[in-house]
Amino acid sequence: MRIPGPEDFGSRLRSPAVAARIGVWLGATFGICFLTGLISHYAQLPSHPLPFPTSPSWGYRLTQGLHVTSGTAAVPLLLVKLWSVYPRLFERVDVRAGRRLLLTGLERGSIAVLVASAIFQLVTGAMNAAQWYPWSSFSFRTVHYALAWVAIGALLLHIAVKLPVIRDVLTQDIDETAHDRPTAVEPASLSRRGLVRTAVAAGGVAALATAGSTVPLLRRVSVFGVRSGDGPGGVPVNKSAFAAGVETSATSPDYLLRIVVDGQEVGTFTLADLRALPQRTEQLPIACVEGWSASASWGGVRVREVLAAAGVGSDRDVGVVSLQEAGPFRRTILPPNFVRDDRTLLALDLNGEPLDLDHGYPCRLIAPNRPGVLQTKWVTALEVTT
Ligand SMILES: Nc1nc2c(c(=O)[nH]1)N[C@H]1C(S)=C(S)[C@@H](COP(=O)(O)O)O[C@H]1N2
Ligand SMILES: [Mo]
Repeated sequence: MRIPGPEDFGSRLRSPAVAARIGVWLGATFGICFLTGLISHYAQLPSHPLPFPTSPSWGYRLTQGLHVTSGTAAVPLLLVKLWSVYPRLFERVDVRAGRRLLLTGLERGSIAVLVASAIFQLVTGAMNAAQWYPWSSFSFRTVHYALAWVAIGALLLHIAVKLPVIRDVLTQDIDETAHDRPTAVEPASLSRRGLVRTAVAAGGVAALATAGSTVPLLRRVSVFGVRSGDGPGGVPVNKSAFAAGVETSATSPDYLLRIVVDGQEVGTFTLADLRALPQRTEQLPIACVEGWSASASWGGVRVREVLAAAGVGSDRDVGVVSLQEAGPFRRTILPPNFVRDDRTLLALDLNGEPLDLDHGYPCRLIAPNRPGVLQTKWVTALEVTT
C-alpha cells in the first residue's frame, strides 16, 4: 500500500488563504471561550484571593452564555479548518534536513497538541452542556480548565510560527478562480470565498441555536438549547427533587433551617419563622454553567437578615448546606461580599408562587452574579466558622 501525499487530495479549495481566514474566526471564538472560561472557573473557586463581584447581577449570565455560545460556534469552524489543512499531515519530511527537521518537528508537535486539546475541549464542553457527565463534575472542571491553558498556549505558539504566512495570505486575494475540482463537464461549485463564508455562517447558526437558551428572543431557534423556559414558574429545572433524593426531607413538617457557628447550632427557623421575617423581592437570573439562563422574580429573606436574626454577623464565608445527601453541589460557600449583598436571598417564592419542590422548596439560595451551580437548592443549614 502506498502512503498518500498532499497531491492525492484534489480539492483546490484547500489553501493557506482559506485556512488563515477561517483561523481568524476560530481564533476569535477560542479567545472569547478562553477568557469567559477563566471567569467561570474563578467564580467557582471555593475562596477568592480577589473577591468575585456581586455586580452586575447578570454578569455571569453574559460571560457564561458567551462561553458556551462561542464554544459551539467554534465546532463547525474547527471542522472546516481541519479539513482545509489535513493533507499537510502527509507531507514528507526530509530526514537529512538537520535544523529544519527540528523546527518542522516542533511545529507539527505543537499542531498535534493544539488539535488534540481543541477537540477535547469542544467535545467535553458539548457533553457537559448536554448534561452528559461520564465523569464526576469536579474533575470535568479541573481537566477542562487545565487543557484550556494547553490549548491557548499551543494556539499562541501556532500563530507565532505562522505569522509570516498569515500576514502574506491575508493581504493577498483568496483566488476566486480556485474552485472545487473544476472539470469540463461539471462547472465549478463552491469557491474558496464560498467555503469561508459557509464555515462562518455555520458557526453563526450554531451560535444562534445555542444562544436561544440564554436570550429569550432567540428561544424559537434554540434547537441546541435543551432547556429554555420549560419548568415550574417558567424557569428550567436542573436537578429534580426526586433525582436529588430530597422529596421526603424537603416536604417533611419537621423541616428546619439551622444556623450553625463553629459546629454549634445557634438558631433554627421553621418555614413559618422565615415567612415572618421581612420579605424581599429581587429580579435575578439563574445562569447555569451549561449556558442556559433565565431571569425570574424571587421572593424571600435576605441571608444577612436571617443570620442577624440568629445573632450572627456577615463578615465570614457561609457554608450553604442542602438536604441533598450526596453530590458535589450539596454544600457551597457563600463569600462575605455575597453574604452582605442585599440581593442575596434565601428564596421562598419564585415569580409570585411558593417555590416548586424541584426549584428548591422549602428554601433555596439565590445571589446576584453567582454561577447557577452554586445557587443551592433545598437549603437546611447556614454554617459559619469564626
Ligand atoms: N442541592 C442542589 N442544588 C443545586 C443543584 C443540585 O444539583 N443540588 N444544581 C445547581 C445547578 S447546576 C443549577 S443550574 C441550579 C438550577 O436551579 P433550578 O433547577 O431551580 O433552575 O441549581 C443549582 N442548585
Ligand atoms: Mo447548572
